[in-house]
Amino acid sequence: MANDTPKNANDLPHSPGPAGGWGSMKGIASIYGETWASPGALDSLRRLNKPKGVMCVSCAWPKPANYSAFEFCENGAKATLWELTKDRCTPDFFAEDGHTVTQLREWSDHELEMTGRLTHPMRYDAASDRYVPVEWDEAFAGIGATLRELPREDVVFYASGHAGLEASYLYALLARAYGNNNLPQSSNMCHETTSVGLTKVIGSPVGTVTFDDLAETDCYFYFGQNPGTNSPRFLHNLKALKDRGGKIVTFNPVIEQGLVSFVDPQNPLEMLTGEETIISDQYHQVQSGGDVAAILGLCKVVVEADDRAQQDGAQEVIDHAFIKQHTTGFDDFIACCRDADWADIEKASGLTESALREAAQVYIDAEKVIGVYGMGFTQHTHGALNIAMLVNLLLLKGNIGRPGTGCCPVRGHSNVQGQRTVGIAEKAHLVPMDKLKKLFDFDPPTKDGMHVVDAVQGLISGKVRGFISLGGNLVRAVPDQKRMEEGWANQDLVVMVSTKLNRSHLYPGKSAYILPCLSRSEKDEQASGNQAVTSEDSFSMINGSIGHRDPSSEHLKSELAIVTGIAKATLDPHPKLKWDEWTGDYSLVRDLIEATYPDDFHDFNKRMFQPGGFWRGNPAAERIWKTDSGKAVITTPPQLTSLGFADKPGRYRLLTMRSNDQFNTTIYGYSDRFRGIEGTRDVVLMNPDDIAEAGMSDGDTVRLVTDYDGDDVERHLGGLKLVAYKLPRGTIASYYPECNVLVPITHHDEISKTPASKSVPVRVEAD
Ligand SMILES: Nc1nc2c(c(=O)[nH]1)N[C@H]1C(S)=C(S)[C@@H](COP(=O)(O)OP(=O)(O)OC[C@H]3O[C@@H](n4cnc5c(=O)[nH]c(N)nc54)[C@H](O)[C@@H]3O)O[C@H]1N2
Ligand SMILES: Nc1nc2c(c(=O)[nH]1)N[C@H]1C(S)=C(S)[C@@H](COP(=O)(O)OP(=O)(O)OC[C@H]3O[C@@H](n4cnc5c(=O)[nH]c(N)nc54)[C@H](O)[C@@H]3O)O[C@H]1N2
Ligand SMILES: [Mo]
Repeated sequence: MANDTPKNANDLPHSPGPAGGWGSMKGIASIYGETWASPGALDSLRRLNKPKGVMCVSCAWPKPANYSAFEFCENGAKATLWELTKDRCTPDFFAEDGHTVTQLREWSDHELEMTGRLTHPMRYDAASDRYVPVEWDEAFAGIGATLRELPREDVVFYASGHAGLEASYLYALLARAYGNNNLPQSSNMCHETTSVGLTKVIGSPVGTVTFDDLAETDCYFYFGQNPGTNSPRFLHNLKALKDRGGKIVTFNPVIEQGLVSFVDPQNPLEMLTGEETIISDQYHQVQSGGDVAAILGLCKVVVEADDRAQQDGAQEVIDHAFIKQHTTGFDDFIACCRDADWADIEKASGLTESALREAAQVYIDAEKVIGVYGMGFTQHTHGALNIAMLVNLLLLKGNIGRPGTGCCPVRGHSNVQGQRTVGIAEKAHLVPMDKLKKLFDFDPPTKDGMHVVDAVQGLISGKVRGFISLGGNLVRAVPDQKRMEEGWANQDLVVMVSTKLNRSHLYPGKSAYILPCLSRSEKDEQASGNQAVTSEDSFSMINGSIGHRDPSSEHLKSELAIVTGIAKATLDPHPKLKWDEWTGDYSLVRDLIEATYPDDFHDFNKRMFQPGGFWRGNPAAERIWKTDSGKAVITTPPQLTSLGFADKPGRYRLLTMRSNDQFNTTIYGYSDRFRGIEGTRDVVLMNPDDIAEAGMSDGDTVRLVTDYDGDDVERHLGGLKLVAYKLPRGTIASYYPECNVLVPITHHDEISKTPASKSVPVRVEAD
């Protein structure tokens, strides 16, 4: 249970060795070997995340201004090498025996992507059930003709967070000029909870910290994010904090290696001696969905300590001057903390009072605290409340908007945050429509568009008839995958802008196109020369990126050129929509972004190569709260017993997890070395006492059956091997995306609709 903190890698049940170290080097080498990365790939790695280099295509972790020789991590290298493979998925591949679309559905996600980079635009031919090559002009004309016929509101423009700000801005413009705000994005399944939840309480849809805060802080409270796998460069900052004597307190149902210990692969001495840094001072295995209760417990201790200090005339613990000047809701919340019952907190969090007291003491003693979180926080029915509770904790001691403090949501795709910034948003009020009207002389639609959840429901019901996808693999990434496949295949038009073959290509509608694009490390030659693109990271820093490699195929187009190609074929000519001019020179698009968002993007073209990027700014970081009340909101939670998950005998909380050997639906391989699971992803991790109580044994083959009160749909996944694992009782774990067949589409965060993929109600049955 709580707080038997693993002291190093060898304390774990499976002794994986520390994060980083030689294991990470081997991880890179295995991909390098497996993908037969093309010549010069190592040169590409050296350019990653440096000024005038290539911004990594993996996660959104920021790039430091004073970079080191190798400014990439194991997973950034893997993602880069994966794109630079020598293998090609050509028209010949689709023509081969056994490669009809129906037959390809039998392939695994790993096998599909291992076919290599897509080389030609392809069109689905229903008669042969195959993709066949098509000329670009013909593809655009076919897409445009169908889009013109379809009712405007029945078409969706989805974006996964890869494409740069320039292509993304024009993509949003295309949707609006077409006539809808149906611009859902991968963040709808990810940090939408942050966009909505954090805005509600501090008036900012994004985190408030920068590298300067990381360098100054003395403590992290770390919830539901797995840096060893998902943002490995963060490990260097965590280690730096430990080297200067700071503290890290972690809450996570799974003991994640990166939060236990780390050997810096860029430090030769550490590599040779294997000297590891212990990351978490305390590791609390909260049960899945138990963070609201855990944080309530922490706040209760802080309030008690402050009461005591006041009685004794000692120095206050809570920053009352800050609370008075900057917040609302304090009195109700501390009343709630005082009333909260430890028995309820223990039950709902799965942690003991003494463990929470120990954690709270670290918070009380620390002068500057940063709260970090990821999907373990956002993907719950009460995800926004998780965030509000963390903000409560931070606000009690003025830990937002002061150097070395703040709220640090760790974002996913490399430009997921930036795409939202420049207009890929289904909510009309988030976009300066008046500016668009002025700049482009048309009336942008004012009605809200579809969120990913709305789009999936629209696909299942038959309302959605056309789908454009700028990156991503939505069929595989969303809940209710089985029903989604059927809906997807009923559409009039599916257009996928992709680098690799994936499952979403294999359920073509009446017409379907795969449009292959350049990856970020490849040269993007247009009329005015090789083009740079920009992206925004988790700290709201904007960076330019220049591709330097020859494209994987001469037939590839840039994402921007594909967007403008579709736009020209779909929309009537309009003097203000200068698609060709913009394609010829992306700096003109940056001028448009600047004109639309002048505060954030002034001097965009001049500042884009500033080392470390330029900061877009964030009022909340300066204690300017853009909330309804103009203050930061302290939120009083409802009764703990009424939170989200209805426990029942035999019902478990399934958390869907990522391995170190995948990037979302891209499966690099079958080695989850940090968790000691090799050779398969078809597993369920379960507490040994739960296994015994269920009358099962380690190694049994089981199936998971969704046990959801919200509808009667049958959902199950079989053929899974039970693995006894150190998890809190009642919480089980298995892999995303395989488990998406089990997640009901209506099982999502109450206010942001982010699918609650970290607490899916399931039963475990013998298979
Ligand atoms: N290599 C690699 N890098 C990636 C990705 C990838 O797939 N592979 N994906 C990218 C994307 S799009 C994203 S969004 C990020 C995702 O990065 P993360 O936010 O780290 O996402 P996950 O790995 O899904 O889960 C995070 C952690 O939450 C924990 N957790 C689950 N439930 C709970 C809970 O109820 N409470 C608490 N406190 N913890 C919980 C899990 O055990 C896990 O350690 O990473 C990005 N980077
Ligand atoms: N159960 C469960 N479901 C989840 C999650 C979970 O934790 N659990 N996590 C959710 C999260 S956080 C996210 S972000 C979503 C991810 O959902 P998506 O963003 O839709 O999926 P990805 O797997 O990132 O997309 C992979 C595909 O993108 C294409 N691609 C790769 N690079 C590029 C590029 O540079 N340009 C273009 N145009 N295409 C490219 C390739 O063809 C590749 O096959 O999944 C969500 N679904
Ligand atoms: Mo994500």
